[in-house]
Amino acid sequence: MSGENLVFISPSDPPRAWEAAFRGLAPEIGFTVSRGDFAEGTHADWAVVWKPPPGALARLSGLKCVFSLGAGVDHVLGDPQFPAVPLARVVDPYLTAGMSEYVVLHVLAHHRGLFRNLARQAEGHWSPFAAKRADDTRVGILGLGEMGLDAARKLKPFGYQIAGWSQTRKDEPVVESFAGTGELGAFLARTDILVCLLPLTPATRGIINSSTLALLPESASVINAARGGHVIESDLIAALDDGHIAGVTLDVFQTEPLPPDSPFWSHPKVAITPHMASLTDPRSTAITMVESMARIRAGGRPLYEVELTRGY
Ligand code: OXD
Repeated sequence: MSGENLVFISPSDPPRAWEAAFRGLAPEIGFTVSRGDFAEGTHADWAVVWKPPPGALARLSGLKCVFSLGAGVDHVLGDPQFPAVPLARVVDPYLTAGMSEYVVLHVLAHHRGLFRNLARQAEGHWSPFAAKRADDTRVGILGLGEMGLDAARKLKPFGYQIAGWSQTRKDEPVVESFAGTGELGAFLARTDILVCLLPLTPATRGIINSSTLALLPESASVINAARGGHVIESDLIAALDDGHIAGVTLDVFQTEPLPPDSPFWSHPKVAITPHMASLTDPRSTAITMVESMARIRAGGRPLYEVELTRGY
């Protein structure tokens, strides 16, 4: 393994923290921070990436695996020149826990009218909001992978009625499982607070649109902590403006950073966070990546390998 090197490309993850994590675990692997502007044939054994420039990975030679710095891999698979090497995504207890914290925080905020209350406070209005009972409140989670299931389990103690929608049915006691396009309508019709945690794939792009929003009950709320591409933004604004949707939390957007002229910034029913629902922890995630490298050297596959045709 001596002489191996790793290239790290990310416009947003802290390179020094990642370098320190790899130096501590695998000091023999060279660590290079790059913008991805490689000369053709640059040697790299490993690439650890978030939004690498299209075509950058294809210029590397000797690549054994690409590691996404996030749970999602759409930022890599959008590259038409993605090389024929294994791709691994992040599955990590701290990333999962961070997402569940965010989901619990915002489900509670919508259920208890927090954003409405803060707006009344800003106007100097004393205007109590009577929240429904939690056990009369139906939360629906789009995407029942690692994160969706963890969020469901952490929401359950509050008493919510929890359902989830996924491609295949899940056998999990805390959620009522809906599966496949045939059951999407029934899932939406019983959902007061919709949480999107889906991977972004051709099948899920634009899944939150005027037709699906119309299937939610009157005054439903929407929380998107997955990808901006899941939402047709103009449809969401229209559903907020006509009063069908009562409130929204958005962590992700079609264009990031969110452009200054986006109507979301100043919309009274929208809470915005800057793609920070959950951040990948270098110390714990590097352990999994180093373990995957050992498996590949031994002729195996990386942990949490992405099925390229499925996109997650
Ligand atoms: C992720 C993300 O994919 O941070 O993990 O968006």
